[in-house]
Amino acid sequence: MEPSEAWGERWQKATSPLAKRYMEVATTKQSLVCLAADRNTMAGLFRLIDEVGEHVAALKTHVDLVDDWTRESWSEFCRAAHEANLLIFEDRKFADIGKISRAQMAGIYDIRSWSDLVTAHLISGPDVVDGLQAGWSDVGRSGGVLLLAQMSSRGNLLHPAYTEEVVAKGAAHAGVFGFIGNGSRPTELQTLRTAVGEEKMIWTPGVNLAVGDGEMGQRYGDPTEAVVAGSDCIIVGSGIHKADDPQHAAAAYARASWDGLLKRNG
Ligand code: S5P
Repeated sequence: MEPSEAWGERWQKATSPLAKRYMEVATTKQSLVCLAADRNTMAGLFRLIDEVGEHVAALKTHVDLVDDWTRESWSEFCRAAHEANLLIFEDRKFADIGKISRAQMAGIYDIRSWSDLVTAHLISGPDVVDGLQAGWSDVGRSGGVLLLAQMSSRGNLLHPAYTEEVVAKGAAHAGVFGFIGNGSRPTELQTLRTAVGEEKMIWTPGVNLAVGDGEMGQRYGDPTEAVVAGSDCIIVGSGIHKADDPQHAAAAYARASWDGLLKRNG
């Protein structure tokens, strides 16, 4: 199937080359899954890519939770991700003023040099996006920002009026790749999709084949329902990396997400 056929309006309206690249990879792999690779050893991370790379379309990292991180092992890991045809998404949740966010793209982890996407809160105002974009420009690269418009954790403070402002500001900004939405609540997600329109992506954590409450306030909804409600990518962590058979689990999430896309457009 061609990406234009699978994605319909989202493909036609997308202006970001990164979004097109993601949709192409997702179509090839028949998977709208972003793996949240929340393991704390480099060996565990490498094993994960080996096991599930073919079933996922993007890789989300938390670079600062790895115990035995080294610059060399991380470069090697990013190389493995590229070989598996994965966009690399550092979930740093930047939130500071523009110039500090720019500086935080450098530092020991040098996120600007290997990330294609990063997350940010818009709480400090829109300059955070320009700061992050300047960070990529500083090393001659480009990337996209995913703004947190909703969250999956219970009791979060991203209320509807806040979401609306994030979407209004983000939708108009070329540096914004899309939004993080709450995958655990399809009706909230539908509202978000209506506000966002067709051009930008919505990626959603808070999905698990075992629907219900997760650890420490996490909430989970059904992956297929999230996609039908307007999610373009389901972000799955423990559902895959804590499964007895991660490869089998990743294939099941891929199937659930792809079914959702076919249903949405069918
Ligand atoms: O609202 C959010 C936003 C994010 S990016 N809720 C989340 O859970 N996340 C991230 O998604 C979180 O940092 C974690 O890496 C992943 C969810 O992991 P899981 O194990 O609960 O599937």
